[in-house]
Amino acid sequence: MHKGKIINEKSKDEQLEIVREDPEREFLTTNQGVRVSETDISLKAGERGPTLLEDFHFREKLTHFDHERIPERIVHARGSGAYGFFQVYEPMTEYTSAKFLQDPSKKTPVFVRFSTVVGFRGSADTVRDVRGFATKFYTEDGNYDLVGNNIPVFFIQDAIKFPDLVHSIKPEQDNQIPQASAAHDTFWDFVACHPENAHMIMWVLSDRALPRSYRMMQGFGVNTFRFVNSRGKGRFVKFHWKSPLGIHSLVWDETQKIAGKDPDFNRRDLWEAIEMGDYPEYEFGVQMIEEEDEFKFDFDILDPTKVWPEEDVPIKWIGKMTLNRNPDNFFAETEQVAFCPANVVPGIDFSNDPLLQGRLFSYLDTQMIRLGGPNFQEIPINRPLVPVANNQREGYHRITINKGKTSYFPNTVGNNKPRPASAEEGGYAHYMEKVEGKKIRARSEKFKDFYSQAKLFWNSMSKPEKEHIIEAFHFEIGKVKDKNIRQAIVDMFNNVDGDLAIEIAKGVGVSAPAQKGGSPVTKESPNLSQERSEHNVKNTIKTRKIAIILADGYNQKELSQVMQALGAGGAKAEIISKFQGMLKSSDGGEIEVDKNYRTTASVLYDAVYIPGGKESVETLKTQGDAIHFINETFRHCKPLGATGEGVELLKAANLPDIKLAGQKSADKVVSDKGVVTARNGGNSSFNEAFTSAIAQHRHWDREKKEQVPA
Ligand code: HDE
Repeated sequence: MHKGKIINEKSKDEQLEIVREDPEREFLTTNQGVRVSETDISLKAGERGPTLLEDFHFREKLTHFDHERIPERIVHARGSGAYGFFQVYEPMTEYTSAKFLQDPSKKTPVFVRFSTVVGFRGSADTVRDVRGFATKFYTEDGNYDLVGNNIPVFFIQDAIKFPDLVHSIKPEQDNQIPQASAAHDTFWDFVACHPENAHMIMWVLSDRALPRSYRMMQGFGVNTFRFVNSRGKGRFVKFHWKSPLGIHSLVWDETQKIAGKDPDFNRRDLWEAIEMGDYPEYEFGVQMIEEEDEFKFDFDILDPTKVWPEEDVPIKWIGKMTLNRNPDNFFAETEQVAFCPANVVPGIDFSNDPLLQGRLFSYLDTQMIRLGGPNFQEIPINRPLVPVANNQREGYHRITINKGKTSYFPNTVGNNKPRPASAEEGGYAHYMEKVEGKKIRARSEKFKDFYSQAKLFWNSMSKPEKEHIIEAFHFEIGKVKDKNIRQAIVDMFNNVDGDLAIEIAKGVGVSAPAQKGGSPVTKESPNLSQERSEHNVKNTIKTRKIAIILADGYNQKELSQVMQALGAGGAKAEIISKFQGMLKSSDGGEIEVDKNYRTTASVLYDAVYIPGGKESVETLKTQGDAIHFINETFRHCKPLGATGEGVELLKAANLPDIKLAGQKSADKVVSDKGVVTARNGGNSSFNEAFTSAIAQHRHWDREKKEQVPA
């Protein structure tokens, strides 16, 4: 048992307190603590003379600066972190002895890092990519890391292929182009050479790869792990996260524009939500398979390119994580945090999933170089809350001051301490799995079924989701210069679905498959679709961002009624106008503008509202930027609301195939494909219709949206 430490939410904070800088500090000092009297002018031999080597402050300042960069993560280089806590709903004693999964009253501190995979550290947030979702639980048994993604499967089946995969998707070798994108020859060459990618590619080309927010996506442990209870009984498990805000995505055109307008879009969103007290939450779930059922499925449960369909293996939701604090210093915490799937605690063990087996080696290895040696666990963010005691010594940046003479075990000089703990004393005991077989480089037969689950995924998509996947193929494969690779991709996906292959071929200038093929799977699994998933949520506008476009002479009453309704639902409204400053309403009221057309754009919002006010709307009609705001919002299928004369602005934007509220029946609220209008604005029925349109997130039924410029 670990002694002498109180585990509570505060203790991670207290631990960090030792190294946290005093915000009240007054004087500049050197790293030796010597107060500095001058930091802008170097020591010189005379006013116009050379700088002197003895200026220790100059040399220390420059030397430190010269070494500020550490190698970025080879993958998942760009990330954002947050602190929080985890609580289990009920004791999981039957399934696992992990202590943090026993007591519902206990809060286990966590640090989470969300990331993109491919882009460099300074790349944009909204690229098409998998998102990393890594959680470090500072438990009373030591640190447990769940290093997952927002997509439940992976590209490859064996970790030995990881360097090839990553080399192919990173910028190309000769010119280091393109940044943070899969849309280039080497990646699709890799895909065409490895049909095991088929399932993952379907996910990566779906809306899942364009999350609206880190707060609105699912998380998956991907690999198969084991729960082991105190009697030593094991079960295969897969881990899941889901958000009460649902699963929501951006559209492709938006993501590309946001990459320029606000490359920090997802990072900012996470940071601001936590600053505003809208703490992101995620429920934690497990799928469990009994050991004796290992071979009952038509897929191999150790194959990381396969999901366990929820129809066959339901998820048990067992706890909740809340993220409630932003880091103080990005580098010290988010950059230096080191996750590793091998960091497990008693009650959680591994499976023989060949991808996981390789991961167990790779993370520690990469961190040795990234964080400069074997002592990175001593960096405050990485330290467990429980005491560490072993015979590891020295190395770069050793912080612990070990005492005594011994650094070996067993010993008599130091009373044989520290010594191994028995299982009863909390010692980690590996699950006793029977393993026998030849030493062989091979994979089991079921691993070779590359297409059934890719087809299951395709079958499960809603119509708009299917269209998005086809458009994504057109973009990705359209960017491939080598026609042979383009053709190979069409032919490869003909093994998944013949119609899909024909649709891909149409957009990328190569032939449709000679013979229409496809996997025979007809089943669907609706939870694979984010639109159809029961884990999605479309009944809340909480934390959605609404743009309100105004000019002088707006209708104050309408504006405040709608703003009140949005605020009551937890949405965040921002006032946008041509210039920042104060705007005057038609009856002499005033409101401050949050953003001007130069500092923001429609793609940064979830919906747009235009209040009435004759003078305001007449001005907006002359502003191309206001019309563009509406067109783009429409094209991206986002909700639009207008009241009073505001409806005239929508008219001026020429939205095709949309019914707007007419002059005659002033009290009527017209809601058509997410466009909500009322001539008598701001009343409760408008507010209700508009908020429920926002809660829907997107309105894909705008059939003629392609006619609108964006
Ligand atoms: Fe990783 N992965 N990975 N990975 N991974 C890393 O570790 C690796 C895989 C994941 O926010 C690296 O410290 C191999 C699957 C996340 O710091 C590296 C294989 C999943 C993060 C590494 C995989 C992940 C990483 C790079 C076998 C989802 C970021 C820097 C094919 C379950 C964690 C580092 C953070 C980071 C290796 C596959 C998730 C190189 C060999 C599958 C979220 O060690």
